[in-house]
Amino acid sequence: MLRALKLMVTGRVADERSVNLQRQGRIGFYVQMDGQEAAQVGCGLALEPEDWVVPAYRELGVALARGVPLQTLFDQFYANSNDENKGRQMPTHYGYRAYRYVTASSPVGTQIIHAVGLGMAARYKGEKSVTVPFFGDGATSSSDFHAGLNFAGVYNAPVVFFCQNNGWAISLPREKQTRSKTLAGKAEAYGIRGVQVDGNDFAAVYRVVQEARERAVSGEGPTLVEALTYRMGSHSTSDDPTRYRSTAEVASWKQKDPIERLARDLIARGWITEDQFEALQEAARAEVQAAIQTAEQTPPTSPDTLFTDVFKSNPSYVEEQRAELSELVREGVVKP
Ligand SMILES: Cc1ncc(C[n+]2csc(CCOP(=O)(O)OP(=O)(O)O)c2C)c(N)n1
Ligand SMILES: [Mg+2]
Repeated sequence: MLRALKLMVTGRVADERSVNLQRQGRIGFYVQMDGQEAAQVGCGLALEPEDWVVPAYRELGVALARGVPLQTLFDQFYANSNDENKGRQMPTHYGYRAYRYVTASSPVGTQIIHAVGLGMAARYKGEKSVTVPFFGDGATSSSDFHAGLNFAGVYNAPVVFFCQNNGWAISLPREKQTRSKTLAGKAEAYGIRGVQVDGNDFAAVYRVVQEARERAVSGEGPTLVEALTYRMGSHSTSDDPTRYRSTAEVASWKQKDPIERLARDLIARGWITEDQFEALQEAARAEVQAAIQTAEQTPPTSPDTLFTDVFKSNPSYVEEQRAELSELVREGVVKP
């Protein structure tokens, strides 16, 4: 529980700082998870290292729970020369093989079928693992959601479908997304198990995912988990939510803050003190600040990496372009 609280607090600080960095023009783009910490850390911690995570684009809490270091993440946000993704992805669209964290999907829903394929592949290889695609309420209207869940049902794929119902798909509210009473209820049409859980309750999410994982690994079939939560921030740094939703709605969810909730619970149990909670937040701020500083001081990814990793040996026309770009960099026309 303490580990979860620390991850949730660290995630929130990293999230808030990242939005500010984008506003200051220090990174290009950002997608917040603000408000969804319990759903993400709860699910992330219930998984094992051998499991596969197939995220959408909002899963910082899952990445942290998988053990991806803050420094690795900020190096990616800055696309610096330590960025394992080599500056080839938008910030928050990262992927890390060592953590079995697949590169983020921007097209809504596509990761669901990728995940089912991954789950099937893992089973053919004899792995005792599950694959977990992350997606939102909006993605449950996609054709890939249908294809993925139907296939998983027919083949009993070892997959836990983790839907974060955060109430909105950019500006489209959940009520206009579907006439289904619940999103978990959609599982019935595919003959698989559906469970709705309070996504702002860390322990509840953890337990539900742990159980779904156990079932999937032991051949009892896939589960669709619907975690009820709320997106406190904007959809991304490119939109203004005050244009489409009321401040009263946001304020009512503020009362259900998942971090406050877990912290209050742990304080009431006597597992931590108010001072320790304060210190934990302070430590997270220092940790995040250090990662940002290091990321900012690291030189950018070399433009020359544009020409690597596609061909085993580059064709002549690619080599010509490579020479031309390096000339432009030398002349200062193109800045790395
Ligand atoms: C196929 C496709 N259609 C539209 C978009 C634009 N788009 C990006 S995110 C998004 C909303 C997704 O909502 P939801 O699935 O609820 O996830 P959330 O962003 O709330 O986490 C849309 C429409 C897209 N990226 N891909
Ligand atoms: Mg949503």
